[in-house]
Amino acid sequence: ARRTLAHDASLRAARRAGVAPGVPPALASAEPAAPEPRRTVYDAGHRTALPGVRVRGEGEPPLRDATVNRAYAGLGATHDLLWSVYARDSIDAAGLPLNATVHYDRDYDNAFWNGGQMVFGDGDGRVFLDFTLALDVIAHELAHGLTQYTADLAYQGQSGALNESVSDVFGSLVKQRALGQSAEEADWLIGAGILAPGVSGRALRSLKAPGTAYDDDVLGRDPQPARMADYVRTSSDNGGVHINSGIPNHAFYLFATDLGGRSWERAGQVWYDTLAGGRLAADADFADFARQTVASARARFGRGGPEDEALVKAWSTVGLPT
Ligand code: ASN
Ligand code: ZN
Repeated sequence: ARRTLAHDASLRAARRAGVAPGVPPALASAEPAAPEPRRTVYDAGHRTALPGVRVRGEGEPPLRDATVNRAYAGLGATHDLLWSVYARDSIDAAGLPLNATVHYDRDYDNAFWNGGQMVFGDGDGRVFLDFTLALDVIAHELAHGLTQYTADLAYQGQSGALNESVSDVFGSLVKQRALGQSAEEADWLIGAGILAPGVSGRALRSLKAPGTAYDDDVLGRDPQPARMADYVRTSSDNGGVHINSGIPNHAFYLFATDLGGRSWERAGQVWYDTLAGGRLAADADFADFARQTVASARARFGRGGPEDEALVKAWSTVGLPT
């Protein structure tokens, strides 16, 4: 039976309030207040010492520096997805403070999670722009923290590509939800808006069409495969973690667009349940992950329902029979 989204939301609310689903609101105890994020943004001043100078804490007004404000808002949007949709309070499920440093180094063409905080470069202005310009990039980095506190997928080979893919999926979901976009309306790009004007490309990666995000003299051509037949065997990039992530990325895209509507609700819930459910090994390969997502979909939505069917079909399309 297809569950409505409203039904799911009321189940979650009931669980949070500690009452049986279906108990009328008047008899139920008041829902606890939503936990606030605990954000701090630091400025590295174009040096590499972390965290740098504290420039904006939780509840403090915006600065004149738009980079600081984008990082602050991006942490908020990610915290809000985790709490409002998956009932998780921050990346550790225990209200962990979220720290980010901006203006890291000079001409720094990347952003990263260092195990304890997010770090964003301003880009060199020729290939990349300020990495905080893309909400999905901010959420991608924070999702590395979510993975660290859950399945802790090893950053090498297929488990590493899953680690990368999970960050792209939640990065895209944060963006889609912030923009109020359905699966059919979303661009399914990661990092649209951070390629410098002269670069020939749309974004860093595409979940919809892996391998087509850019084709540029300096950057080269997007190397991502969309299916197992095109899996890239390489020793660079920790065994191609940013390359082969195209395969699980595309499976998620196929699943979410087959279901349609708000991707963070049913499709995102299945990915969240798989990541945080305690059954996914740190060295999981693509086939392990695919099977676990199907088990998660069946546990939450039932066997043989639209979620189960769409998911099995999506994995099969990318060459991973479950
Ligand atoms: N921006 C990259 C990422 O988050 C940094 C890295 O290679 N780890 O995946
Ligand atoms: Zn990453």
